[in-house]
Amino acid sequence: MIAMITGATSGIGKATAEVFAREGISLIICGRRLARLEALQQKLAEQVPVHVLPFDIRLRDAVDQAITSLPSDFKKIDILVNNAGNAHGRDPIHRGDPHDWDNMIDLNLKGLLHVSQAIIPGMVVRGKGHVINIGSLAGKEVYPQGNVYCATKYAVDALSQAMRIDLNGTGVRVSAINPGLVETEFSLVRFKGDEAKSDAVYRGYTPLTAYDVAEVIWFAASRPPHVNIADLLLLPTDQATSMIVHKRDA
Ligand code: NDP
Ligand code: 8X3
Repeated sequence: MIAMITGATSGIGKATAEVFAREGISLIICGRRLARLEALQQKLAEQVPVHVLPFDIRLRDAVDQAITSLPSDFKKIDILVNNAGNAHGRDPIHRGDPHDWDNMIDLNLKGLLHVSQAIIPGMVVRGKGHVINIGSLAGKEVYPQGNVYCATKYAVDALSQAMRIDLNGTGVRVSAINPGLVETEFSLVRFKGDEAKSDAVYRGYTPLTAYDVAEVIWFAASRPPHVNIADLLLLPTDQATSMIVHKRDA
């Protein structure tokens, strides 16, 4: 079995690569930070074959070139984990930065489409495959200043449903895994390297870890072929909605 994981340089994608390697799944690990990919490859190569595939998911040509360049023993991808994604900024809609908006739409929405378009046709030809889209609680409910990030995750939710409809009968499964708050580099990216703001997001309660999510992704990936985990929301016990989080030190 071969899995391709986008956004494997940190957070949920990296943890998923580690969990899949533990389970004996060959890996194609993607992201822009080559040094991190190579370090992960070195770590996991004792367990499974690992191919490093660096590209910027926002650039359709770069995605196509990267996937065309795959060696023959990595071309037949069984599991695609569409995980790469980030928020950029958290501002009210009337003060939002259009560069942040472009970034999120190009990454979370168009990037997922670029990779999916390059991989899914092969799955259809082979009559099997599994696409696992990483959505978010932010794709189920909108929260203050979440505007465009939420819109991109609602779009991922819509695309997961659309893929299930269009791929019905092909043998290709489509799962949407939607986490709530997970402590990763996500908020550091969102707040442009401001560690104080980022740390505050995860303080006073117990957020999910990247490994909590990775284990659920593996659960979905390891069901028998006739079972599809279609849509799964996982939250920290301390979180009820995007805005209701039980903070002990608040
Ligand atoms: P991280 O910031 O830790 O990881 C984001 C990953 O996306 C990195 O590996 C990064 O790699 C990759 N990425 C970002 N931009 C690009 C790009 N232009 N081209 C290719 N890869 C890119 O965040 P998380 O692990 O938390 O996020 C993973 C997914 O989980 C995202 O889709 C996010 O929306 C979702 N999610 C996160 C939650 C959270 O609370 N953390 C909750 C719900 C969903 P690199 O920079 O090396 O390119
Ligand atoms: C990431 C979770 O609540 O920071 O999708 O938007 S949140």
